[in-house]
Amino acid sequence: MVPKVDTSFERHDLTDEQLVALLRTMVAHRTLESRGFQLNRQGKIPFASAGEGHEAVQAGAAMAFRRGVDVLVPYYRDLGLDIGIGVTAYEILLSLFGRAADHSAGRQFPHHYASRKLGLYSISSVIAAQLPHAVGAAYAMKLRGEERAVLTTCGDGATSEGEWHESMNFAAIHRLPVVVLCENNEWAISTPLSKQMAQPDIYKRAEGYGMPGVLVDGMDPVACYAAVKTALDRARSGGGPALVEAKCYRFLAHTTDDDDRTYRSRDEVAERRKRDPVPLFERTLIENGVMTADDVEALKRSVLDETNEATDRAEAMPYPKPEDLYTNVYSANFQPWQ
Ligand SMILES: Cc1ncc(C[n+]2csc(CCOP(=O)(O)OP(=O)(O)O)c2C)c(N)n1
Ligand SMILES: [Mg+2]
Repeated sequence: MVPKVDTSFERHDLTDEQLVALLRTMVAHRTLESRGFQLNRQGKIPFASAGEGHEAVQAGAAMAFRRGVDVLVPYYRDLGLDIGIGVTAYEILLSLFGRAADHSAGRQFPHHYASRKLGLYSISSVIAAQLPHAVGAAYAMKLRGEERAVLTTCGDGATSEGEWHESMNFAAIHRLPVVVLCENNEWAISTPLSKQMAQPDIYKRAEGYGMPGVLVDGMDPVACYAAVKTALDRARSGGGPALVEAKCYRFLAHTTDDDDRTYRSRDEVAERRKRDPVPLFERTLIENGVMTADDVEALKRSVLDETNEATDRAEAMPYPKPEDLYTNVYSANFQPWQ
């Protein structure tokens, strides 16, 4: 029995086409992540991460990002953001399979994308290490007088790191064009929010640094779009940095290597599932006349077909050659083993 939830919505300035595109990004995110779990359990790939519950915030933020202008400095759980700004299913599967045709020639950790063309910085697994990079990029934009902004993201746990505080402080002092989007999913692997901070509202910290802090429902993609767009527009036009906190939830284990049954109850997860953003947004679009139920089914089918095709194509590609191990790692002619 599906619980009754509120599906009324404010569309802001989004057209029907853009609303459908938001749903497509969310469905693609979920489909590709579940493909990662399937491939891992089949023994075909070593690792995949899990962003179920983060689809709305990431699809919304990706729509606010200006392609070809802004820079995205994401963290490892941002597959939906990467898809939303243009990373393809095939590129994602090449990364998961660790094939030679992957951006990093199969050397990076899975789900760690980079694309100069898309303005996507290389992802670091080191928690909060992306913040100083994002702030540095924003500083360069400001020095050059460019009308661009940096969108960077992090989890709730990342806000306990020194690099996070130093970056927030530096961004505020220099009024840098950077938006810090915190995807608060209430857990940092097995550490609950209550053991991470004594007051649970991350957006309130912004005031202490001297920048605006905004709270948004991370299960509502349109609200997330609007909040991130307002902050990015403001940053691009010289208004300085902002912190946006999107409250969401991580429905699955931290990664394929984690078993969340050891640290949180099934009741808690089931309770949060009642506001699963994917079926919720599907129903919102149907009940508000943007799509029919058949349209939604056709969209899901087409995403699945694309994912299946990309899976087969990536799996058929060769692994990197052993003799290429040091290519693009050391400068030419340097042979570390000699
Ligand atoms: C500096 C550092 N410390 C610890 C880790 C191990 N680690 C990986 S993910 C993670 C939890 C981060 O939680 P959060 O920032 O809330 O992001 P989430 O994974 O929940 O999206 C930790 C502690 C790490 N990668 N880097
Ligand atoms: Mg977290």
